[in-house]
Amino acid sequence: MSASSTEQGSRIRGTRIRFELGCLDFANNECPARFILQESAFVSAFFNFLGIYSEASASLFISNGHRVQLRRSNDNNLKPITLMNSLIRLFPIACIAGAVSLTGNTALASYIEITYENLSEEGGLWNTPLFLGFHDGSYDLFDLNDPLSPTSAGLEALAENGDTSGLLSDIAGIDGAKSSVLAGPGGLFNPGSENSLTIKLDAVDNRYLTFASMLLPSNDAFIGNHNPTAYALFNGAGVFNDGFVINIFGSSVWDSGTEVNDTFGAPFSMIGGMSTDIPGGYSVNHPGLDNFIGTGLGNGSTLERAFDSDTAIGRITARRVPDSTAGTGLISISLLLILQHFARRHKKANA
Ligand SMILES: [Ca+2]
Ligand SMILES: [Ca+2]
Repeated sequence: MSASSTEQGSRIRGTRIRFELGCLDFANNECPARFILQESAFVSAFFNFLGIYSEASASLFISNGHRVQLRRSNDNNLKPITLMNSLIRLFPIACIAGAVSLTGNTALASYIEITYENLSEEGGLWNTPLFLGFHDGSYDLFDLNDPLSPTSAGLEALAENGDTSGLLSDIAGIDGAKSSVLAGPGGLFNPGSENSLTIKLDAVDNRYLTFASMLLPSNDAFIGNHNPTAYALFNGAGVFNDGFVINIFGSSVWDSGTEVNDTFGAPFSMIGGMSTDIPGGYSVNHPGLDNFIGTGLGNGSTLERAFDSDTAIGRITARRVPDSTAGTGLISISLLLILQHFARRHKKANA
């Protein structure tokens, strides 16, 4: 391949499509035009439309006979694969499908819908809005039963008051990590309620999920994972783990160890009083919230049941969804026009 090339770029609704012309290699009877579809919501949407969950780049080669071929970028040793001879109109789909099939393990972005359900029975425990952190495995929310690992200020604020701001700030310091807060239908998650959100995630930077939510009423009871790599949304090859689910039972309700469990000063409780802090406390299995049963809640109702170790507390599920915010037709039309332009130009040059 010669080194000469021209490069043009186009940005369509946030998608950067870069294509390079030139590098003519007449010895091999090829007129390469390399397309690089860079990571974007728009491309993701098109892949979703095709039922393909991947992003990649590929090289297009139009030979003198107008054979359209795709070749993995940055690998000129690969034998080009002829996808079609003259069906240029089908190129947009072939290009993307070929790019995906040829590139294999690529860093990918996906739209993931996260749902939280409060599984408490009526009269049971409530949840504060769920903190959601998506990271590469390096965000460790807390350690369990470790006196040498006191509960962080961010987690203390969540466990005692449902305040997610500290955790959001903590995870913001991790490269590539994302976070969100999933509130209940009315702000809090009442027993039996659920809510969802959709977030765009990178399969590597956001491979793992960490969550946290306070249980109400309590002094400092919460749910959350202390093993940062316990819940992988994607596998090592960047493929979303279908059927992702986290079932949370009473055995996984924690006490942040930062406040005495005397019911005083507990949010959402009508008991009132002043809470008592425990400086330097660390997280442990929660001993139970039976001391709140029969007491009033902030909404005027009464807590009728708390939890045992096998009580269903909540469930988190995740599933892939198409990007509904981006169209799929424009990119197809655009690639078709680009291809036809190249084909005509090449035909003229060889006439
Ligand atoms: Ca830990
Ligand atoms: Ca406590």
